[in-house]
Amino acid sequence: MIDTRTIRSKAALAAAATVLAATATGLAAPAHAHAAVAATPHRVLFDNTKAETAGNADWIISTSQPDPLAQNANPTTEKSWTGALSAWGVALQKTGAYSLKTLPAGSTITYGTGGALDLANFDTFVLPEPNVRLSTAEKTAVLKFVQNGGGLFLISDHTASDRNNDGWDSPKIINDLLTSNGVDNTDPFGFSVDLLNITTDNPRAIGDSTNPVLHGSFGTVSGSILRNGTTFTLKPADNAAVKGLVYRTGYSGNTGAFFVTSTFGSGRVAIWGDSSTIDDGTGQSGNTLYNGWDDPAGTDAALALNATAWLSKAS
Ligand SMILES: [Ca+2]
Ligand SMILES: [Ca+2]
Ligand SMILES: [Ca+2]
Repeated sequence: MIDTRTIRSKAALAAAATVLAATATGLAAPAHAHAAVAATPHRVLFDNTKAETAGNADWIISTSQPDPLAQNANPTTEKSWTGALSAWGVALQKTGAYSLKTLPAGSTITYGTGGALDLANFDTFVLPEPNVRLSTAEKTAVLKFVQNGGGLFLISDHTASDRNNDGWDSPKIINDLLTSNGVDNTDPFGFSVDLLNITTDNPRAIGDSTNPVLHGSFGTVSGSILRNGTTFTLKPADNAAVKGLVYRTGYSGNTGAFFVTSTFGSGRVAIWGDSSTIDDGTGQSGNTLYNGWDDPAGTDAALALNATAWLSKAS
Protein backbone atom coordinates (compact mmCIF):
# COMPACT_ATOMS: atom_id res chain seq x y z
CA MET A 1 0.00 0.00 0.00
CA ILE A 2 2.69 2.40 0.95
CA ASP A 3 4.94 1.29 -1.86
CA THR A 4 3.94 3.58 -4.70
CA ARG A 5 3.51 6.61 -2.43
CA THR A 6 6.90 6.02 -0.86
CA ILE A 7 8.45 5.59 -4.22
CA ARG A 8 6.66 8.67 -5.50
CA SER A 9 7.70 10.78 -2.55
CA LYS A 10 11.26 9.49 -2.80
CA ALA A 11 11.21 10.36 -6.46
CA ALA A 12 9.79 13.78 -5.62
CA LEU A 13 12.45 14.30 -2.97
CA ALA A 14 15.17 13.27 -5.39
CA ALA A 15 13.77 15.62 -8.01
CA ALA A 16 13.55 18.41 -5.47
CA ALA A 17 17.15 17.74 -4.39
CA THR A 18 18.27 17.91 -8.02
CA VAL A 19 16.49 21.24 -8.46
CA LEU A 20 18.04 22.55 -5.23
CA ALA A 21 21.50 21.42 -6.32
CA ALA A 22 21.03 23.04 -9.70
CA THR A 23 19.81 26.23 -8.03
CA ALA A 24 22.79 26.22 -5.70
CA THR A 25 25.12 25.75 -8.67
CA GLY A 26 23.30 28.47 -10.54
CA LEU A 27 23.67 30.82 -7.59
CA ALA A 28 27.30 29.90 -7.01
CA ALA A 29 28.38 30.59 -10.58
CA PRO A 30 27.45 34.28 -10.75
CA ALA A 31 28.70 34.85 -7.19
CA HIS A 32 32.08 33.41 -8.22
CA ALA A 33 32.12 35.37 -11.48
CA HIS A 34 31.31 38.51 -9.51
CA ALA A 35 34.24 37.84 -7.17
CA ALA A 36 36.56 37.39 -10.17
CA VAL A 37 35.42 40.69 -11.68
CA ALA A 38 35.80 42.42 -8.32
CA ALA A 39 39.48 41.42 -8.11
CA THR A 40 41.68 44.14 -9.61
CA PRO A 41 42.97 43.00 -12.99
CA HIS A 42 46.47 43.76 -14.22
CA ARG A 43 46.00 46.48 -16.82
CA VAL A 44 48.22 46.37 -19.90
CA LEU A 45 48.28 48.98 -22.67
CA PHE A 46 49.82 48.04 -26.04
CA ASP A 47 51.00 50.95 -28.14
CA ASN A 48 49.91 51.33 -31.76
CA THR A 49 50.70 55.02 -32.20
CA LYS A 50 54.23 54.54 -33.53
CA ALA A 51 53.65 52.77 -36.86
CA GLU A 52 53.68 49.31 -35.25
CA THR A 53 52.00 47.86 -38.36
CA ALA A 54 54.28 49.48 -40.97
CA GLY A 55 55.67 47.22 -43.70
CA ASN A 56 55.46 43.57 -42.70
CA ALA A 57 55.06 44.40 -39.02
CA ASP A 58 51.68 43.65 -37.48
CA TRP A 59 52.46 44.28 -33.83
CA ILE A 60 48.92 44.53 -32.52
CA ILE A 61 46.95 42.17 -30.25
CA SER A 62 43.71 42.80 -32.18
CA THR A 63 42.36 44.94 -34.98
CA SER A 64 39.70 46.05 -32.50
CA GLN A 65 41.19 49.05 -30.70
CA PRO A 66 41.27 50.17 -28.01
CA ASP A 67 39.28 47.17 -26.74
CA PRO A 68 40.15 43.72 -28.16
CA LEU A 69 37.06 42.26 -26.47
CA ALA A 70 34.94 44.01 -29.12
CA GLN A 71 36.44 41.59 -31.67
CA ASN A 72 35.86 38.54 -29.48
CA ALA A 73 34.93 38.79 -25.80
CA ASN A 74 35.92 35.20 -25.04
CA PRO A 75 38.99 34.42 -27.15
CA THR A 76 39.98 30.77 -27.19
CA THR A 77 42.94 30.74 -29.58
CA GLU A 78 45.30 33.35 -31.02
CA LYS A 79 43.07 33.41 -34.11
CA SER A 80 40.18 34.74 -32.03
CA TRP A 81 41.86 38.15 -32.35
CA THR A 82 43.61 39.50 -35.46
CA GLY A 83 47.22 40.67 -35.22
CA ALA A 84 50.68 39.16 -34.98
CA LEU A 85 50.64 39.80 -31.21
CA SER A 86 47.26 38.13 -30.69
CA ALA A 87 48.87 35.05 -29.11
CA TRP A 88 50.35 37.33 -26.45
CA GLY A 89 47.05 39.10 -25.84
CA VAL A 90 44.88 36.00 -25.85
CA ALA A 91 47.20 34.16 -23.44
CA LEU A 92 46.87 37.02 -20.94
CA GLN A 93 43.13 37.38 -21.52
CA LYS A 94 42.50 33.68 -20.92
CA THR A 95 43.97 33.88 -17.40
CA GLY A 96 41.10 36.18 -16.39
CA ALA A 97 43.59 38.31 -14.47
CA TYR A 98 44.41 40.89 -17.13
CA SER A 99 42.59 43.81 -18.73
CA LEU A 100 44.07 44.70 -22.14
CA LYS A 101 43.78 47.79 -24.28
CA THR A 102 45.53 49.22 -27.35
CA LEU A 103 46.43 52.88 -27.76
CA PRO A 104 45.18 53.37 -31.33
CA ALA A 105 47.06 55.02 -34.16
CA GLY A 106 46.66 58.77 -34.06
CA SER A 107 46.58 58.91 -30.25
CA THR A 108 49.16 60.56 -28.01
CA ILE A 109 50.96 58.80 -25.16
CA THR A 110 50.07 60.72 -21.99
CA TYR A 111 50.53 60.41 -18.24
CA GLY A 112 48.31 62.16 -15.74
CA THR A 113 45.94 63.95 -18.09
CA GLY A 114 42.81 62.05 -17.09
CA GLY A 115 42.05 60.34 -20.40
CA ALA A 116 40.71 56.78 -20.48
CA LEU A 117 43.88 55.52 -22.17
CA ASP A 118 46.25 57.66 -20.10
CA LEU A 119 49.17 55.65 -18.72
CA ALA A 120 47.99 56.42 -15.17
CA ASN A 121 45.16 53.94 -15.79
CA PHE A 122 47.56 51.08 -16.56
CA ASP A 123 50.09 48.87 -14.81
CA THR A 124 52.21 48.10 -17.88
CA PHE A 125 52.86 49.85 -21.20
CA VAL A 126 54.19 47.82 -24.14
CA LEU A 127 56.10 49.52 -26.98
CA PRO A 128 56.43 46.73 -29.58
CA GLU A 129 59.07 47.92 -32.04
CA PRO A 130 58.10 51.59 -32.25
CA ASN A 131 58.82 53.04 -35.71
CA VAL A 132 58.17 56.72 -35.03
CA ARG A 133 60.16 58.84 -32.59
CA LEU A 134 58.26 59.75 -29.41
CA SER A 135 57.63 63.45 -28.89
CA THR A 136 59.38 65.16 -26.00
CA ALA A 137 56.13 65.23 -24.01
CA GLU A 138 55.55 61.52 -24.71
CA LYS A 139 59.07 60.59 -23.60
CA THR A 140 58.56 62.51 -20.35
CA ALA A 141 55.18 60.81 -19.86
CA VAL A 142 56.72 57.34 -20.25
CA LEU A 143 59.58 58.08 -17.84
CA LYS A 144 57.26 59.61 -15.23
CA PHE A 145 54.94 56.60 -15.54
CA VAL A 146 57.81 54.22 -14.79
CA GLN A 147 59.27 56.42 -12.06
CA ASN A 148 55.89 56.36 -10.30
CA GLY A 149 55.53 52.58 -10.43
CA GLY A 150 54.56 51.66 -13.99
CA GLY A 151 55.95 48.75 -15.99
CA LEU A 152 57.53 49.40 -19.39
CA PHE A 153 58.10 46.65 -21.96
CA LEU A 154 60.36 47.73 -24.84
CA ILE A 155 60.90 45.56 -27.90
CA SER A 156 63.62 46.54 -30.35
CA ASP A 157 64.42 45.20 -33.79
CA HIS A 158 67.76 45.29 -35.63
CA THR A 159 69.49 48.46 -36.79
CA ALA A 160 68.42 49.83 -40.19
CA SER A 161 64.86 48.59 -39.70
CA ASP A 162 63.04 51.81 -40.52
CA ARG A 163 59.82 50.26 -41.83
CA ASN A 164 58.03 53.52 -42.66
CA ASN A 165 61.05 55.40 -44.03
CA ASP A 166 60.84 58.35 -41.65
CA GLY A 167 64.50 58.15 -40.67
CA TRP A 168 63.84 56.44 -37.33
CA ASP A 169 64.02 52.75 -36.46
CA SER A 170 63.40 51.12 -33.09
CA PRO A 171 67.03 51.06 -31.86
CA LYS A 172 67.35 54.81 -32.53
CA ILE A 173 63.91 55.52 -31.09
CA ILE A 174 64.60 53.62 -27.86
CA ASN A 175 68.06 55.16 -27.44
CA ASP A 176 66.46 58.57 -27.97
CA LEU A 177 63.93 57.76 -25.23
CA LEU A 178 66.82 56.86 -22.91
CA THR A 179 68.92 59.94 -23.60
CA SER A 180 66.43 62.75 -24.26
CA ASN A 181 63.35 62.41 -22.06
CA GLY A 182 63.52 65.39 -19.71
CA VAL A 183 63.47 63.19 -16.59
CA ASP A 184 66.81 61.36 -16.66
CA ASN A 185 68.86 61.63 -19.84
CA THR A 186 71.78 59.43 -18.82
CA ASP A 187 70.70 55.83 -19.32
CA PRO A 188 67.98 55.85 -16.63
CA PHE A 189 67.52 52.08 -16.89
CA GLY A 190 71.23 51.23 -17.16
CA PHE A 191 71.31 49.94 -20.73
CA SER A 192 71.54 51.12 -24.32
CA VAL A 193 70.56 49.48 -27.61
CA ASP A 194 73.43 48.18 -29.75
CA LEU A 195 73.24 49.25 -33.40
CA LEU A 196 73.58 45.72 -34.76
CA ASN A 197 71.83 43.42 -37.20
CA ILE A 198 72.50 39.89 -35.97
CA THR A 199 71.23 37.48 -38.60
CA THR A 200 70.56 34.42 -36.49
CA ASP A 201 71.30 33.00 -33.06
CA ASN A 202 69.49 31.20 -30.26
CA PRO A 203 70.36 33.22 -27.15
CA ARG A 204 70.26 31.31 -23.86
CA ALA A 205 69.00 32.25 -20.40
CA ILE A 206 71.28 32.64 -17.42
CA GLY A 207 70.94 30.20 -14.53
CA ASP A 208 68.90 31.96 -11.85
CA SER A 209 66.30 29.69 -10.30
CA THR A 210 64.65 32.49 -8.31
CA ASN A 211 64.24 34.99 -11.15
CA PRO A 212 60.48 35.61 -11.66
CA VAL A 213 60.86 36.39 -15.37
CA LEU A 214 62.82 33.21 -16.13
CA HIS A 215 60.76 31.05 -13.78
CA GLY A 216 57.22 32.38 -13.68
CA SER A 217 53.62 31.25 -13.78
CA PHE A 218 53.74 30.98 -17.58
CA GLY A 219 56.63 28.53 -17.61
CA THR A 220 60.40 28.21 -17.49
CA VAL A 221 62.52 30.26 -19.89
CA SER A 222 65.49 28.41 -21.36
CA GLY A 223 66.22 30.90 -24.12
CA SER A 224 64.94 32.91 -27.04
CA ILE A 225 65.46 33.34 -30.77
CA LEU A 226 67.33 36.02 -32.69
CA ARG A 227 66.32 36.43 -36.35
CA ASN A 228 67.69 39.76 -37.51
CA GLY A 229 67.74 41.54 -34.18
CA THR A 230 70.13 43.26 -31.82
CA THR A 231 71.53 43.18 -28.29
CA PHE A 232 72.07 45.60 -25.42
CA THR A 233 75.06 46.94 -23.54
CA LEU A 234 74.53 47.09 -19.80
CA LYS A 235 75.71 50.11 -17.84
CA PRO A 236 75.39 49.19 -14.16
CA ALA A 237 77.27 52.37 -13.22
CA ASP A 238 74.23 54.29 -14.52
CA ASN A 239 71.68 52.01 -12.82
CA ALA A 240 72.82 49.11 -10.64
CA ALA A 241 69.42 47.38 -10.98
CA VAL A 242 70.07 46.43 -14.62
CA LYS A 243 70.26 42.66 -15.18
CA GLY A 244 70.87 40.59 -18.30
CA LEU A 245 68.61 37.51 -18.33
CA VAL A 246 69.24 36.11 -21.81
CA TYR A 247 72.50 36.44 -23.76
CA ARG A 248 73.68 36.06 -27.33
CA THR A 249 75.90 33.00 -27.78
CA GLY A 250 79.42 33.76 -26.56
CA TYR A 251 78.43 36.83 -24.51
CA SER A 252 77.84 37.53 -20.81
CA GLY A 253 78.11 40.34 -18.29
CA ASN A 254 77.68 43.80 -19.74
CA THR A 255 77.77 42.95 -23.45
CA GLY A 256 75.57 40.96 -25.81
CA ALA A 257 72.51 40.91 -23.55
CA PHE A 258 69.36 39.98 -25.49
CA PHE A 259 66.73 40.29 -22.75
CA VAL A 260 67.28 42.75 -19.94
CA THR A 261 65.33 43.92 -16.90
CA SER A 262 65.81 46.94 -14.69
CA THR A 263 63.98 49.27 -12.32
CA PHE A 264 63.59 53.04 -12.22
CA GLY A 265 61.97 54.85 -9.30
CA SER A 266 59.27 52.45 -8.17
CA GLY A 267 58.67 51.04 -11.67
CA ARG A 268 60.04 48.12 -13.66
CA VAL A 269 61.46 47.86 -17.18
CA ALA A 270 62.14 45.01 -19.63
CA ILE A 271 63.69 45.13 -23.10
CA TRP A 272 64.00 42.47 -25.80
CA GLY A 273 66.29 42.58 -28.83
CA ASP A 274 64.09 41.21 -31.60
CA SER A 275 60.47 41.64 -32.63
CA SER A 276 60.60 38.24 -34.36
CA THR A 277 60.15 36.71 -30.89
CA ILE A 278 56.68 38.19 -30.36
CA ASP A 279 55.42 37.43 -33.89
CA ASP A 280 52.80 34.66 -33.69
CA GLY A 281 52.83 34.10 -37.45
CA THR A 282 49.25 35.18 -38.18
CA GLY A 283 47.75 38.61 -38.57
CA GLN A 284 46.26 41.05 -41.01
CA SER A 285 46.48 39.98 -44.65
CA GLY A 286 49.31 41.34 -46.74
CA ASN A 287 52.01 40.85 -44.11
CA THR A 288 54.77 38.25 -44.28
CA LEU A 289 54.81 36.83 -40.74
CA TYR A 290 56.74 34.03 -39.03
CA ASN A 291 55.83 32.21 -35.85
CA GLY A 292 58.60 33.15 -33.46
CA TRP A 293 56.26 33.00 -30.46
CA ASP A 294 56.14 29.20 -30.61
CA ASP A 295 59.52 28.60 -32.27
CA PRO A 296 60.91 25.49 -30.51
CA ALA A 297 64.41 27.00 -30.59
CA GLY A 298 63.26 29.36 -27.83
CA THR A 299 60.70 29.81 -25.08
CA ASP A 300 59.47 33.18 -26.24
CA ALA A 301 55.87 32.86 -25.05
CA ALA A 302 56.96 32.11 -21.48
CA LEU A 303 59.46 34.96 -21.58
CA ALA A 304 56.95 37.51 -22.90
CA LEU A 305 54.21 36.45 -20.50
CA ASN A 306 56.34 36.09 -17.37
CA ALA A 307 57.86 39.49 -18.10
CA THR A 308 54.41 41.04 -18.54
CA ALA A 309 53.40 39.59 -15.18
CA TRP A 310 56.56 40.85 -13.48
CA LEU A 311 56.23 44.33 -14.99
CA SER A 312 52.60 44.45 -13.84
CA LYS A 313 53.71 43.42 -10.34
CA ALA A 314 51.69 40.23 -10.63
CA SER A 315 54.85 38.29 -9.74
CA1 LIG B 1 60.46 54.64 -38.76
CA1 LIG C 1 63.78 40.30 -36.40
CA1 LIG D 1 47.94 36.25 -34.59
